[in-house]
Amino acid sequence: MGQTQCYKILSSHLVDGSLKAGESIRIRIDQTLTQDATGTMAYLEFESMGIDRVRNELAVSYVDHNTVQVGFENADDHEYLRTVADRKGVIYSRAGNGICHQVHLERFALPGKTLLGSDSHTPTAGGIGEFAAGAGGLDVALAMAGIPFSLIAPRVIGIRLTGALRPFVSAKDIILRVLERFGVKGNVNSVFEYFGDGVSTLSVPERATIANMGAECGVTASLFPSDGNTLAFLKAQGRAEGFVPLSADEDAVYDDVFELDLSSIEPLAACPHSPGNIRKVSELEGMAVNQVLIGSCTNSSYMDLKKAAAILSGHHAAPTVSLGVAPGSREVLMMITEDGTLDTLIKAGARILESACGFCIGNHQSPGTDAVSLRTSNRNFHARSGTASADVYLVSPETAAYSAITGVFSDPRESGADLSSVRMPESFHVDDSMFIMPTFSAEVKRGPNIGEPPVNTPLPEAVRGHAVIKVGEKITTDHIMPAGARLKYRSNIPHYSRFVFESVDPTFHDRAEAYRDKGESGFIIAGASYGQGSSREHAAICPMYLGIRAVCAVSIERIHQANLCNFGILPLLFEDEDDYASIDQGDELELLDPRSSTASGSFILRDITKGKDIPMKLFASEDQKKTLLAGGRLNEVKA
Ligand code: MIC
Ligand code: SF4
Repeated sequence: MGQTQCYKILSSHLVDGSLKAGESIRIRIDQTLTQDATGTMAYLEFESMGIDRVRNELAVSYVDHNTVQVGFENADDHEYLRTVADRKGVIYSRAGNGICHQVHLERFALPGKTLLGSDSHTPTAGGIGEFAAGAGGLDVALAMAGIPFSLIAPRVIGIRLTGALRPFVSAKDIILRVLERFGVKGNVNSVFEYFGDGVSTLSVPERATIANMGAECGVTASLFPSDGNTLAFLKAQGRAEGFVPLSADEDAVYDDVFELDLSSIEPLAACPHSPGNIRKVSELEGMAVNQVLIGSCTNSSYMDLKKAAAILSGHHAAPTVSLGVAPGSREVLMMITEDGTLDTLIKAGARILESACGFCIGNHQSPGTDAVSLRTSNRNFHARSGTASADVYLVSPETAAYSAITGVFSDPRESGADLSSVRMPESFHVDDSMFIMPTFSAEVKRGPNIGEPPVNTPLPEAVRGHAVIKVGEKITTDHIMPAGARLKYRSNIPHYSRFVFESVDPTFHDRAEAYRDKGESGFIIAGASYGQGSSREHAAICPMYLGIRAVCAVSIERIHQANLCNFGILPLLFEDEDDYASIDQGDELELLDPRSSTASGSFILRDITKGKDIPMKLFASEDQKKTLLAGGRLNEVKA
């Protein structure tokens, strides 16, 4: 039986375990990436392991998230990251060089390799045929230490692309169509593998857009074949030597196949407040728009900006619309500067934003009260923009650009623009001067906001306390640990933990702290798909710091589940989903025999308030059970 592309890469990197969907495996990680918002903690963790230098093939530290620098904290973090990278053998990508996923695709991603990144959109590199997954900072720190990465061998869902996109329909619309089909929950431990005739109609940056937002479906990775277009992209980046052809065998068997005729897709939008809430742009036409933002790791490539500029050319943003453009990388910025695209954008009234995450993570450009914001980014979770009353719609650069001109939601097929001259360049403007190569000599500098990563205690004999909070379904890690204005506290856990669940229940922190200080173990009760979205391990570390010992949920997303285990919080699932309804916030709860239950995987959660015993199952691999008993991965590594 033929192999999928995914299993070809996994088998060439397999360290142990059997390559069967659902089994625990460990794979060798070739490349790692970190970004500054998760990176400080990852390098603090790496340092605490006492290892002198990174042991994987390539490690890159990007600075792209916290570049706003209000106060000293961000700049101090950058300096820590620069010096620790130099010391430990990591390439440092300076602020201004661009968004990690865009830059990694341009300069380092390679077909057939494995990449682990402390950011949930690391799968972007799947557009070039790399097996790329997001993880918590600690897992990436372990990969830098040369320790194999544990994962569940995924189900491989084949997505057969046929036909070609019609004009003004773009890669973003393809992934929005995929999101419409698969939704944002229920795809844990799966990989999307694209194949079929339609693949050859898509360039690497377009494939990367699609792979990027597979993260919104919750899949571990997304993969495209490595073919002639991959070679052309690598050549244009001056990296042709890294090319290897790669695809699934003709007779590869997928766990499921989704047939997608590209010519049947029309412009789509993800409506508030979920990337899975898809509607046709034609159904939204006429709705007033206040803000249009083009950029983010999903749609900030040279071609994306060229297409947007072709539509904007000769026009001006409507007076009611604030138009912002953030080129994904310095390379993109230099290219649009040289070929006049930047001039077109400026003439159209665009506010040129830094090549960084910026608006996407609510760092700036928060929309006004009740505003409608059209963005080419990948997440429109409630309040992520920084404005709780705003409605954020995720669209293609084409839809964004045309709507900026008209001032209302508009279908780009009606723009009458000419996109025929927009072509992939034969060579990109390569300039690696914003990468700093390690010299192993710097003195590591730590600003006053940078603290030690906290460690948990081993799992105690008794776990008793209260349901500190009960939340509904699809709680994202943005709900658990806000970014935006709070982002600068990522290196200071005691302070950052003041904001746990801020947008859901601002009283959570005080309650959790009071229970913790009485010596109790806290419980979080949650519905389906708890921990969607970002890889931020702070969504586990900060609750841990506040005494949380168990999350009892209907289901938990992959990266967050791993982060919980890494920091000694028990991820427990209801055996009978209906039991979720019976627990109320404030109930007194106890886990019977937590240590032996961890070993067996079956728990009884006693709701003392209700006088009810609730069967729960531990959502953890055999390795993770050991981690949970030890009270987290750092305890294990240091032991
Ligand atoms: C995001 O898009 O939510 C982020 C910010 O890039 C996060 C990482 C973080 O929280 O630092 C992610 O996607 O993992
Ligand atoms: Fe940055 Fe947004 Fe991409 Fe996250 S999703 S890496 S915040 S651009």
